[in-house]
Amino acid sequence: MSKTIRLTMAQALTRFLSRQMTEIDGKTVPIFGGVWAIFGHGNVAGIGEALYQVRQELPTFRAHNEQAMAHAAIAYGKANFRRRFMAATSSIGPGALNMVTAAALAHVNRLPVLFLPGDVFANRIPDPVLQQAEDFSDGTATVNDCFRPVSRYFDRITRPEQIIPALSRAMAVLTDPAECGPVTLSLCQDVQAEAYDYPESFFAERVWHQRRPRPDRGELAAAAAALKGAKKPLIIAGGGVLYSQASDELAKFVEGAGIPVCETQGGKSSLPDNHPLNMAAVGVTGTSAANRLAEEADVVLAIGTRLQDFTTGSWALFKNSGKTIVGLNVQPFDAGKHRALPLVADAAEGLAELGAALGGWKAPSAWTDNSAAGKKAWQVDASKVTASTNAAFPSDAQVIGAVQRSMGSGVILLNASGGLPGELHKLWQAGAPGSYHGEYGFSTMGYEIAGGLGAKMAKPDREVVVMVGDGSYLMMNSEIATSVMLGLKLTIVVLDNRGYGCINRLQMATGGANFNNLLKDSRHEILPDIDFAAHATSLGAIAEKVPSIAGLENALQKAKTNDRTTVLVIDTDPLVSTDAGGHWWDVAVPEVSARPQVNAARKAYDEKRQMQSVGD
Ligand SMILES: Cc1ncc(C[n+]2csc(CCOP(=O)(O)OP(=O)(O)O)c2C)c(N)n1
Ligand SMILES: [Mg+2]
Repeated sequence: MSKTIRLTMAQALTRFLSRQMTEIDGKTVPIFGGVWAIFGHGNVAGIGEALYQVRQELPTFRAHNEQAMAHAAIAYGKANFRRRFMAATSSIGPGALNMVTAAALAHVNRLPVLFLPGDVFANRIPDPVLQQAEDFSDGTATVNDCFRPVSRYFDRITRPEQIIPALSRAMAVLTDPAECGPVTLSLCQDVQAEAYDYPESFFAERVWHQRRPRPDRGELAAAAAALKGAKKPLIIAGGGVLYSQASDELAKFVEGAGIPVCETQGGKSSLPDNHPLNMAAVGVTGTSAANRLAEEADVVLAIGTRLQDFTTGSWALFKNSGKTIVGLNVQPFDAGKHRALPLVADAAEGLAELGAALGGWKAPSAWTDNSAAGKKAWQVDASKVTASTNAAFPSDAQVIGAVQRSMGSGVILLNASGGLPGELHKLWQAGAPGSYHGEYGFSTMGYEIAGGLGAKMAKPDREVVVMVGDGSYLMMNSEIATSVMLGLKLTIVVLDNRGYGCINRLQMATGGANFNNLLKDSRHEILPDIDFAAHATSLGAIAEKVPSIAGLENALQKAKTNDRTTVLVIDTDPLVSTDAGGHWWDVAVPEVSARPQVNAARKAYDEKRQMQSVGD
């Protein structure tokens, strides 16, 4: 018999988590950066007591909203390129369900996070316990079943020894580059407190390393043959390039073969914006430099991307009907999308072997030179829209210009929803890998501030600049107080256009009346005039409303020396967005309507849909 130790299930869980390590830059560090927790009756006595036991090795952080703390945990994993991650624990019922949206965010973005929601009593004696929902037809269903479709691995722990295989499976998913995503271990609250004689070997320190699968020989040969036949090759770099930390390999590959690169939201900063072959953003929020190449490309090497509709312009962007897509992806589900030739591998390994297999082959120089000309033209357009202005209500692009001029490309620029992701994807000039942190897989309003906090925890030496709209700020701002409490400084720029500006523009573009988006167009007795600076001040931040673009630039300079989270608010124009670049995407317009504007929009929509390739 191996030696055992008598612990509660929760004590075994936290002890196990505290012993999981990884290696970063040659140093062994805990793989869990900590646990976010809001306690309630479903976790305070069990997990709460167990977290206290390990508070030195596995720090616990208190937040104000479960969804927000989960956002922080997820952003931590993203900013660490998935090498380190966090857990988030909640009480049962509302606390648990508050994390479901965040679980979906992590699921869509393929980001590692461990959810530990409390659950009902496994022994069912107190049923229905406080906050328990009762299913009339299924005694095993609890609200935590809502995590199932948004978790890569879900388990409900109804006996203390079940935590042993469950944690092994959790670690397998969290550390696997192909499977990576949220894991939910739903912890019945009585079982958290039950003791068991756990084998001591279960708690041995373990060091995890990033797996880097190499390509299959046949797939590699087919991919190399496709590229060698290309006249107009193009690379799409997705988030997988960053998670593989393959930027150097990508630069080497494209410099060798002369292939231009464009970036998805998730892949932005794969190459620095000023790399001559980086055409920057592609797709619906793409640059003209990238999109004109995408329209003509005959071989598209899609690396580490999900090829979602903002990248493909709802499959209307790639107009070359004879094109071949090569899907270099660690996950076969993505590698073979849209009839791509799959090249299942880690991005860095795949690029290295593909580069060798090309044996010095280069793209036709006319194509490479043409890309450089397109980039120059785009830069002229971009500098016009981001230039300074005296306008009382500047555009988002002009605010972006001010932030870029003041903060440079070395910060971590974080955003998620509203009009900003599109403008930033096009216009932000990213620096080193990871200097652009966009959550556009799920584009969750409310990610920004909490996500900024997680990114700052991952990279405490970097300035984290959060750009957020008034709508998203109002949806979730509570972790400003947490950032102040933890001494983790964020610089937050709030663009107040008095409503849901981007959805209002989308409504207008689909023929709709201005309705229920901007505050002025929404049912009201009193038109709100929200003092965001006063609000942020009340949470402990240093805050200021700035009167102009020049005022913003001054305030950003001052903010650099502030010792705590700083919130700068600027009024902006809700109706303006950048015309240059971009591409159509599929937003279904009503087929019949009493509004002639809708009918006209439907006609235009039907025409645009002709561009979509079906079955591609
Ligand atoms: C949680 C959530 N609810 C709704 C949406 C749909 N949505 C996307 S952007 C947006 C408006 C965002 O408003 P704001 O933050 O002020 O940015 P703006 O559009 O004005 O730039 C809405 C409602 C979303 N992405 N996330
Ligand atoms: Mg707004």
